[in-house]
Amino acid sequence: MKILHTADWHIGKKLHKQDLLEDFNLFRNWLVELIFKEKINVLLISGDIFDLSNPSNEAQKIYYKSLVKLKKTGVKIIITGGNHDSPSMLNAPKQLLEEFEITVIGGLPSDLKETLIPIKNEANEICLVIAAIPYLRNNEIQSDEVAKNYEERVTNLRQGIENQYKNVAKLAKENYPTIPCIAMGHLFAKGVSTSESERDIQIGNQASVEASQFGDYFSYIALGHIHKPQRVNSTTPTFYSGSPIQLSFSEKKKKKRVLIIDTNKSFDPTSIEIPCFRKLLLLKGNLIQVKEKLLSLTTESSSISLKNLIEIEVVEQKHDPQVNFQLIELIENFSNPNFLIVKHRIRFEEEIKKMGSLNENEKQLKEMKVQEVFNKRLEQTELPKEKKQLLFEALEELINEAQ
Ligand SMILES: [Mn+2]
Repeated sequence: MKILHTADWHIGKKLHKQDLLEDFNLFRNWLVELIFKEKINVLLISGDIFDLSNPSNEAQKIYYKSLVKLKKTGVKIIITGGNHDSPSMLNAPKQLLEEFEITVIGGLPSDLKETLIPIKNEANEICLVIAAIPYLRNNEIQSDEVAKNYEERVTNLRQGIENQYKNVAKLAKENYPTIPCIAMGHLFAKGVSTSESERDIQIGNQASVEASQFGDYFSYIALGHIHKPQRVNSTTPTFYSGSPIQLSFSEKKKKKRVLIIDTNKSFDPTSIEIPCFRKLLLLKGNLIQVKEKLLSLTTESSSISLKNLIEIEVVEQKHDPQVNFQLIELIENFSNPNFLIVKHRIRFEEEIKKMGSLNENEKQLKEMKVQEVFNKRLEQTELPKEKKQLLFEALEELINEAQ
């Protein structure tokens, strides 16, 4: 059996107002070709299919069109929900999609057995089981006992995630003894490196999962949530495929990939690089330097199919309102068929020094997460640590509800 592992498609994602639907379409076309070429049997998509829980009609159209195109290769598709997805939205066409050998597990089913999907070979024998575990929402894994404090809540959540994986492993062992099992997951594993495009998961990423908590039953663990491709430190091959397209400027230098497992050979995956359809550039310097950089832009390679996106960061020493006007003028007059400026900002070093702590990290307020701002504010108060923790939790809850 040949399995392809991908995740974090984030269909409908915008990068500073720039639509990334075209990027996704190009990836999808490339994926269809790859599945044909490599004769892939099963496609696993480990969560965050959409960027928003209520995706636009356009994003949904692309999702269904993609499923149709992928199905033409004959591949079996297994989709799990991520923290960005709405379980009910993903599950709505579940029964219809099942007819086309597309399994959707939007949220944790009340009957855990439903997460186990047997895969048959050409001789019609079950040769592999996929444990399609979606993103586990707090209310699905929390114990009934009310946590006394923050630490206890974190411990409970971690334990809850571990229990679900153990229960699924137990069920797989009972129902499909001796058949190898691949688990899917959408979570934050301990010790991984993040980018700027993942949204916090489970109380501000505090309840990260240790690789040992997955147990030793699974042969491979196909993870989603972290957008930088990486292996999790574990004896079981445990991988984040990463997102197929760059979702933030912090990913501009990272190569994107999908993973292929050939179960006849080994459960160690082969990494296949995804072509880069556009480049993300950060142009930084004072106004004159930025202007020179803009003028010297050339298209390096004809393989780039979409406009390269530019983020401009002007850093000047002294405050000068004229620089604002000149930068806006520069941007308005910039025209190059291969490049698009999607974001700009100006920093005046001397002003920042004067303003003190909030700007210490050279971050502008609008670039900070709500939690970061809240924490900065908390640091300035003299409340006991426990109280601060409670306030922070309350904020997290509010944010979760609002999302
Ligand atoms: Mn994601």
